[in-house]
Order: sequence, then structure tokens, then C-alpha cells
Amino acid sequence: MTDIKAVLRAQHIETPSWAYGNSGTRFKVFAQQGVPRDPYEKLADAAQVHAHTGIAPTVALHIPWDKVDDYADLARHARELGVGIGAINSNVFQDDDYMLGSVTNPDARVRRKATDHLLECVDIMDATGSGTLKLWFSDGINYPGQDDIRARQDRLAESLAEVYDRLGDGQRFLLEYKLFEPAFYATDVPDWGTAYAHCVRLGPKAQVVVDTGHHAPGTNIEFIVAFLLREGKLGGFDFNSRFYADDDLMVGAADPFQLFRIMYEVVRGGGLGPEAGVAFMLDQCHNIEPKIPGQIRSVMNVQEATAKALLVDRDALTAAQAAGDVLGANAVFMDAFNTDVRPLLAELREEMGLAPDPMAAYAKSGYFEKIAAERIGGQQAGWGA
Ligand code: RM4
Ligand code: MN
Repeated sequence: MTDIKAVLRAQHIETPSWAYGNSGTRFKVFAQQGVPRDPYEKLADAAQVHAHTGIAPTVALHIPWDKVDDYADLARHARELGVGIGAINSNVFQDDDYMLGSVTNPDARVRRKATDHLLECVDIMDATGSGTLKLWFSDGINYPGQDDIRARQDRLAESLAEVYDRLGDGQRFLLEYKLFEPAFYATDVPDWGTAYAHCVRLGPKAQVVVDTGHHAPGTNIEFIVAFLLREGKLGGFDFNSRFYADDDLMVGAADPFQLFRIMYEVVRGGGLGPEAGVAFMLDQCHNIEPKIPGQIRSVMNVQEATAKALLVDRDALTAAQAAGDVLGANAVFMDAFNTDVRPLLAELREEMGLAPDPMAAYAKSGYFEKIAAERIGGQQAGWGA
């Protein structure tokens, strides 16, 4: 028990700056009260999540949504709030130039512009002390014959190599894949295999990031996790959950059992501790629920799944597996999943000097009332609300 608590205490989940701003579907962005008007206020909200959970000490930035004049100053502001800057997320999907793709665009001028943006993101890593660049490309084609699939792979490889060469010591990039959307026929990085192949060719500073919402329904995500971890190529997660496509709902909300299975493979593969270098990030939008509590709940969901994964009796499991005891092995696994870990986590929080119930503590803190009153006017940068 003590061991498990020590591991949980050291867990580190990163929240995304864009979760704190207004967001929506392509049908409607619903504005909420008190949303941040600039990146500084997003960091203040993220600091609340850390203050109440104790395990969310970094915040991912999205450029240009979080563009500021002085990134070192933003990083200083974060430190003063008790958090740090995490991954820098590039954005080459919201400019008219990118209609036919960014780094895979048939037009060399657009490719140059996109790659320059990625290089600018590495400059921002230098200024903020961030060690991780996250690359997601919306690139792809909608119609058969629209562009040459193979040439687009060549262009992608060329751009990735340029960015890779620009990375300094202690810096890496994570390549994200997504099955479809916004491209509907052929996406240029559609799956983990494509991302993995590009990363292997580039070297150790290139790893794959698994966004849990970016797969076809029914995909065995934990298998992908086990495989990548075994190969030293699992750079991190973008956690969220989905019922249909890339729904970006709260992680653990749609399928807590899947989250448990994923976290079990992380634990099994030695990927949980900081030395493993796996980034546990959230990539979510809170369209109809309040945002800060949405993040708190999500962090708690990952924590609960992790605690259950740590509770799997590995000796008993190995013995049952070796004996070919199918039902016995499955029972060991399910016993851990069916354990109520909430009392254990409440206890852990109290030992960490936190309130046992982060949701209640946040609600009582008065923070929401304060930001709702203070944050009047201004404009927020994000999904376009
Ligand atoms: C993309 C992708 C990226 C995230 C953006 C907001 O679908 O998941 O990771 O940065 O959304
Ligand atoms: Mn993502």
C-alpha cells in the first residue's frame, strides 16, 4: 500500500491551456462565464487544478492561441503560480494557406511557412524551458487522386527532419496520429504505424503520442501502448474520451475500463515514473460543463485508473498466466479494476496536505465567483469563440 501511494504521489498529469477557454462543436461555441482572456489567465486556472489535485504541475501551450510577446515572462508567471510550462503544441491547421495541407502541401511556399511555424515553436521551447514539442497535422486529402499519397509522405519526412535537426539537448518532439478529420479520404499521419516509422527513421528525439480519441471504434489502444513502450517510442498521451469519433470528452468518462487497461500497460511497461519520459497530457474541451472542475475531474479519473492499475497483483497474474489459467488470470485483472480506490486517494490527498475531495474543495474556494466577476470584457484566444 505504501509503495502504491508513493508512486501515485509522484504522478504528473499535464493539463492543456485550451481546455480553459471557450470551445464547442462546429455547430456552436457556447460562451461561459469567467473564461480566461489571455494565456496568463489560463495558467492561473490551471494552477487551481494543481492546487486541488496536487498532481497537475504543468500546462501545455498551443501556439498561436497562447502567443505572447515575452515567453520567458509567461514561464515566470507560471512558476509564481506554482506550475510550469509543459509541451508546446504547434498549430498548422487554422490558416487559409493550409486548405490543401501544411507540411505536405503541394505548394513549396506553404510547406516553408508551416515548417517555419514548427521551428518557431522550438524557439518558444527554448524561451520557456519546455522539453516537448507536440506535432499534429490535419494534413490529408478528401478525394482519391487529389494529390499523390507517396509524395506527401516525402514532404512530411523532409519537414520533420528539419525540425528534428533544430531540437536542442533535452528536447524532443512527439508525433501525433489521427485516423480521419478534417481530411476524410486519406490522412497523412493516420495511425501509430505511420507515426512510428517516421520517428524510428529520425532517431531518439522523435516519439509517438497516443491521443486516445484518434482511433477507429474498437481499436485496442492498450496494445499500441504496450508495443510503443517496449520499443522506447511512447512519448506520451493526449487523454480524452470518445463515444463516436474525436469527441474530446473527459478522459475516463466514456470507458473507464479502457483507461484502466491502458494504465495497466503503462505500469507493466515501466512507463509511469518520470524517468520513463512518458508525458501524461489531457487534450480535451469542456463545451457544456464548467472547465476547471472538468479538468479536476479528468485528472482524478486518470489517477483512479492508475491506482487500479497499480493494484493488479502482478505475482498472482504471472502465476496464473504461466499456468494457463485463463479465468484465474482474468479474475486477478478484474479484481483490481473492481476495487474502489476512492478512499485510498482521499487518504493520499490528506497526506499531501490537500482536501480529500478536490471537486468539493474547488467549489468551496470561491475561485469561480471571483473570475466570473473579474473577467469581464477582453477577448479569448482559442477555438474561435
Ligand atoms: C487536435 C489534436 C491536437 C490538439 C488540437 C487542439 O485534434 O488532438 O493534439 O492540439 O486538436
Ligand atoms: Mn491531441
